[in-house]
Amino acid sequence: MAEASITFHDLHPTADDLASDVLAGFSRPQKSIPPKYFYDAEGSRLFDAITELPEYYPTRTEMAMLRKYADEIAQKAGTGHLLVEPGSGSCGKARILFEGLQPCAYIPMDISGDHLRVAAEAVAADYPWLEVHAACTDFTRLMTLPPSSPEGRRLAFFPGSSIGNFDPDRAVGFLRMIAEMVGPGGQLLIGVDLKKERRILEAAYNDAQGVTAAFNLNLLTRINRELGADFDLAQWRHRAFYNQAEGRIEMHLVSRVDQLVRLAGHTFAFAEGETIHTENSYKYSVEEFRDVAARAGFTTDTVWTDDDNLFSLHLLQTEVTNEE
Ligand code: AVI
Repeated sequence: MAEASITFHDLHPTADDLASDVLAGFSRPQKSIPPKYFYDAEGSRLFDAITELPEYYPTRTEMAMLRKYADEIAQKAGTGHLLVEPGSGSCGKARILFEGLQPCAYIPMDISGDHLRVAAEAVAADYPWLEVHAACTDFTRLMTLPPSSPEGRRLAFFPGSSIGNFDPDRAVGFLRMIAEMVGPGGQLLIGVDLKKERRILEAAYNDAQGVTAAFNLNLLTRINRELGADFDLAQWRHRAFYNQAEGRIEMHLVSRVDQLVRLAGHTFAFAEGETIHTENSYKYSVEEFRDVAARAGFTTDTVWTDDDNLFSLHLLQTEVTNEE
């Protein structure tokens, strides 16, 4: 039996600076906090709980599509690639593809080194035939592959509609980085949440159990703990709505009263009803996303959607150049 093969590479992601990001966000007319700060230990636990909620359809719909179309994806994409997954988390979705795609190596990338190591070791143990080269990096800034990665055609995998958390122009910029990383003739399989009825979209971000509200409010708990701020959580509430003109779900924290908050030597005044904008989650029609992909240099090979038209999977490729 083949030996599990794994290498771990710390590509030294630049540490996030919560204090300067929050101070910058609070100095704008619409106060905001970057959504990357949702994911401390408690936030990551709450996000996992969100993915299991009856109202939050994206995760289970995408998983079902990956299972249903795994063979077809392999037929279209081919086999034997270097499979690169930026933001791999627990690698659960990539596992669905391994048997069909038979990658020559799997390169999970994540900023959270501990989580990455555990997830990558579990993959290596469960798929002893697969070379795993884990890369601890901030893939939004740097998409360099570990030096030991084998040569080969590259297929990037970016599921979960995480692309929706970028503004469209930034999404194009991020996809360009992927296009450059996979190179000419390289491919990308990406999951994208579709535009749909407001009722379904808004329910997904306003679940009955209040898990999404807890996820949103946890940002304030984190800022209290890490920056010594004095947010009184009882004076804030969660709000999420679909902004149709922008084609996005917006999440906000709403101040219930006029109040002052002290944070890192500064005092911020919040009026009753004033909000802190915490996240955008853009939704795309198939055609709109095809356009975003084209702006980044990708052509669309195949698009799969589920029977209820909730979610889409796009297989994209970059042009093959004939350099002499
Ligand atoms: C991670 N991302 C794709 C999720 C989304 O749906 O935009 C984050 C999330 N926020 C609230 N619920 C889920």
